[in-house]
Amino acid sequence: MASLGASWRTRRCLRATPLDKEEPRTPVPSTRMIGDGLDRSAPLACSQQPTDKGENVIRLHDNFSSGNGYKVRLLLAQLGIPFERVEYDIDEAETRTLEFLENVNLNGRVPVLEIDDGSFLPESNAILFYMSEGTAFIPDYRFGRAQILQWMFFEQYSHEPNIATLRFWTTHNIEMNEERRLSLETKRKLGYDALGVMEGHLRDRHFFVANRYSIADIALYAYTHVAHEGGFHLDGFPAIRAWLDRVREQPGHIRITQG
Ligand SMILES: N[C@@H](CCC(=O)N[C@@H](CS)C(=O)NCC(=O)O)C(=O)O
Repeated sequence: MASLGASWRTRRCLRATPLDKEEPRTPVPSTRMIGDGLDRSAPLACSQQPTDKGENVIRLHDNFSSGNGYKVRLLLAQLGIPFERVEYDIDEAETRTLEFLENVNLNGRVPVLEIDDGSFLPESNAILFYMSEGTAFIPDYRFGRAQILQWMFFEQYSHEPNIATLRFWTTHNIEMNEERRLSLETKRKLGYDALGVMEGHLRDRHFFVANRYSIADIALYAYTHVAHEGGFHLDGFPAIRAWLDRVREQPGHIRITQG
């Protein structure tokens, strides 16, 4: 892809921290992780230039309200990998500009991971899969990795289009036009169906895959723990509620309101 203009990039940077390539990408929470105490009212200036050590930064093109973006922020925090966050106002269609489409993601959406070699990787679950390779967040055996994909595809097909969409309509004050009004009840039913599948799976398990915390849990946690913001009630889903607590208790956990 074409390289981005320095002025464009600098304009949107909220924080810059060099990626220390020597740092092992293990699931050990880092005291240097980005997110804690970030004051969003005072964006920090940043540079797109390599650091004085000659290193490039890893960069997350993001929207702060996005659960898809949060998945990536959460994993990077738990891996202890510093990153730079580039915020886009999706209500102002900032991911639909020609510049964004040509340079970041032709699909006009965030999150997108900009890797330190200059490559761009859209799709939250693809980013989770990429960043977790070789870590404790993904099984090291073939069937386990396939099960991770199973739940991440489930999340994208059966969960996110219903639960996240209703949350988005509510929290972004999206006008309820005829089309949305007509699909509302279907989305509500399909969202509860997805929660039912999760409840059944978690009834006798602690986590989604191999009974240990993984990127499958991160992918599903992102929009489930804020499902109430879209009008979904979890009262009838005790196994999901217990799992949400377990996910929250994982080392290095950050909230969706943390950068
Ligand atoms: N399947 C994608 C969905 C990405 C997506 O829908 N992003 C939303 C924010 S959560 C967005 O960028 N919306 C802006 C737009 O569509 O213009 C993923 O998992 O990353």
